[in-house]
Amino acid sequence: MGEEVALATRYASRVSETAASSPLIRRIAHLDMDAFYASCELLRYPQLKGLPVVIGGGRRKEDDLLGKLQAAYPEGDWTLERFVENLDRIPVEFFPRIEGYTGRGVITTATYAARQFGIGSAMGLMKAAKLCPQAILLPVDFERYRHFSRAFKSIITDIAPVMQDRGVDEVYIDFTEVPGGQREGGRVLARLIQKSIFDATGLTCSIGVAPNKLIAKMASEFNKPNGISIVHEADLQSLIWPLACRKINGVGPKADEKLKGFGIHTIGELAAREPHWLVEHFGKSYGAWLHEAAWGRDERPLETESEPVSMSRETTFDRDLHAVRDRAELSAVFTRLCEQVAADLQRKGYEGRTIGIKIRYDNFQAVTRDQSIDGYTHDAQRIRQVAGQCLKRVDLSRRIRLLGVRVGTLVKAGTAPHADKPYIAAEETPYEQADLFFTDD
Ligand code: TTP
Ligand code: MG
Ligand code: MG
Repeated sequence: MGEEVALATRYASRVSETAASSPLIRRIAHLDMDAFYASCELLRYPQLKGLPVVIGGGRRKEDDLLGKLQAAYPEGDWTLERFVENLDRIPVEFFPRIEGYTGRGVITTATYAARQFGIGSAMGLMKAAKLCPQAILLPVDFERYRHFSRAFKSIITDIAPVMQDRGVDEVYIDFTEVPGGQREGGRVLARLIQKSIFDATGLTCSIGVAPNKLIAKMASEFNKPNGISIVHEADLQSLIWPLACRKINGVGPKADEKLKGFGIHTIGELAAREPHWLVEHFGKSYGAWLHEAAWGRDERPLETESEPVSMSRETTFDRDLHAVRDRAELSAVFTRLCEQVAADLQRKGYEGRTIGIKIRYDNFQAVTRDQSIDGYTHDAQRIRQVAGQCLKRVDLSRRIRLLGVRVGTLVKAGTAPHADKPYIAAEETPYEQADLFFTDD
């Protein structure tokens, strides 16, 4: 009948507990890609290596470059395909310069060569043009950066599975139980990860390995670019205390100003203050946290995002269907959706306890209903039966344009608590679940 079927799997943050139960010394790495957007651009324009390049504003300038090439080499057959295949051969002088830039564009990042002129992230392009007029200006291409972001992260999880995503170009990695993760304080594993990412993508990164996330985050900056820094608990005084308070992830510009007002500039100076004094001036929770941070204490676990909370299938009909008049058709689709969700669950090895439906009426209004069952299931018939109960709780006198089936509150198949054991509620967030159901399309 030509309808489209969409599948969705929802993931939840999951706290990693590997380190808590381990007798090994906790080793946490923070990895951050070097000049990330700019490095992604240099992969396709290697002729710009070593030059000041800034990334910011505007749409792709490829057409401008194409025009220049056509004008310079009129005999060349400059189709777009041929152009894209030869990006690395575009003469450097063809690239747009920042000189004379007017407008309100901002720099996302700059190559290290450009940084030598004092250019950096979040700086206005006009200011950068004054500092280094010969810098090459390339527009942003988020899709490209997201591609490389996914690529480097998947290389990491192949080597060290416990990883916390921290944005487009950085992650935390739990080294504690990974082979090589303890050798030379983590340097051996850090080297392996650096090399694997470089071999696969051509991109470099910097890694800090430390007893926790807080210090690892600071350490990854110590030897940028393409560096590794190892910090042990005993290095707190020599490596961390001389740093500016602002280097603590969690001390923003406002707090930093206030600290400076009290004559506290470095982390060491912060560590020297009495906790009760910090609490008095910065509040109970932030003050106490400042003290802990200055002493390099941070027990936060890594939050990985590998556990699905729900799986769903939904379909939009070619024409709006009516529950009574199109009963046979609707029923067949409903059964199939249940079978598909069950197959998804079985393939990925999950069982669920909350079964729900979603309906969107011809006026685009959507409703959802769900019901929790005793025990967990990935059985199509059981899902069909419970979802059918949910269907009875919605208005079926109106035309329907979309039908969806969802199974939530998932656990790994075979790990579900049995009826004879005391039941421990899985983490449930009713608001989020209701909300998720509406954001599927
Ligand atoms: P960062 O990791 O802060 O910077 P970077 O990777 O460019 O350079 P470094 O070697 O110092 O790590 O940010 C990652 C990307 O995020 C960066 O390439 C561009 C983008 N970004 C912005 O768009 N605006 C900003 O203000 C910052 C700081 C980054
Ligand atoms: Mg970076
Ligand atoms: Mg970063």
